[in-house]
Amino acid sequence: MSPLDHYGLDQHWLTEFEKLSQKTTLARVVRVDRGEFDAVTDSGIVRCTGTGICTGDWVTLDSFRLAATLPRRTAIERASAGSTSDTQVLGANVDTVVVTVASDTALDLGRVERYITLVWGSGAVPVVAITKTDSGSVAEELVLAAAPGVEVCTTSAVDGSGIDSLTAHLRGTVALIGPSGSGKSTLGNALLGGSVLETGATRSADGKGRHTTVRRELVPIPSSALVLLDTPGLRSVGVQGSEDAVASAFSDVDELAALCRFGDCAHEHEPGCAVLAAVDAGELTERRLGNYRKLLRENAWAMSRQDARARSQKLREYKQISKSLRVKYAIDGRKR
Ligand SMILES: Nc1nc2c(ncn2[C@@H]2O[C@H](COP(=O)(O)OP(=O)(O)OP(=O)(O)O)[C@@H](O)[C@H]2O)c(=O)[nH]1
Ligand SMILES: [Mg+2]
Ligand SMILES: [Zn+2]
Repeated sequence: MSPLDHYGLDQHWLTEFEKLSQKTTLARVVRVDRGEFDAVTDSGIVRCTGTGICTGDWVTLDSFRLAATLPRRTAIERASAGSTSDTQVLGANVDTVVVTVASDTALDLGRVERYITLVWGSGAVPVVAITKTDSGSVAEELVLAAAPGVEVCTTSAVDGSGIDSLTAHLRGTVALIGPSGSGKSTLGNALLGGSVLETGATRSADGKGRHTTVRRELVPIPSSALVLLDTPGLRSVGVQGSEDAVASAFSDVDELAALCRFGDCAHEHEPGCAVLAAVDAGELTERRLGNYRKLLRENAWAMSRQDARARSQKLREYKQISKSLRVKYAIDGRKR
């Protein structure tokens, strides 16, 4: 068996690889550093050079140099903080994303919704793991209402409860995402069946983590054919994937919206609005509706930033062309 088989190799990647030059080596990126990366190949893990890749990418190598990146099947992308429209890829070719929600800190439903939107936008399937159930509890019914259509598992890495039922919902490459201190690496170790990933105590004052995990790394789970991608805790999660991702994360609101009298109902104060009627009836919380609107606005803003960037790029190209034309005409003019 090739080491690649433990890192999620399937027919899809073999077919993609066959389309490319046969003089290269197929590999999967297991960890990225500045300008260099570790990749697993048929003959084990090798150190390579190259940029523009992300942990989880399938690539081809030419004597330890990046030759090509195979088209990503999924990509977890967050809008980076600040005024640029840059995005950061948190993981490539991930199939399942476990969103960790800690029982020992205050429940932040808005954050859960934000993470789930991010995951739907990536093309992967989200699963929520409520962690540390041995040392606290969260209102599971609130989490369920904030995550319609998403599997929610309660787990404890300390007493081992829920780990098997969580495993049953995982497939392929599994990324762990959530705030620092929410128990991602500890849960990862429980899935791995050993202390492989570094974990760290949270601050006693507020239960926040200390950003123990500092890099994204792929680790195979030998017993289950799953590949784990542990990630550093995120301080902020900007969404910008697509309206579709928001619609998936808020499928309940989306279904209600289809019942509004007006097709373009903004659910503000229109007559016959099914969304507002659900709020009045106590079936949908103001909070959830508010966050739905916020994520849609954020998404629209990010898209307009992207458009603006595309426009200024076009403008730069145009200026470049007209400049070289001016030079050409000046030269031609002199010739005349
Ligand atoms: N009681 C209890 N403590 C847990 C459990 N899971 C994690 N912890 C503790 O929570 C703290 C943070 O766990 P980590 O796994 O390091 O958290 P993380 O999400 O990986 O944090 P970052 O790497 O900083 O993003 C550690 O002290 C763990 O021992 C659990 O199921 N029960
Ligand atoms: Mg960690
Ligand atoms: Zn409406």
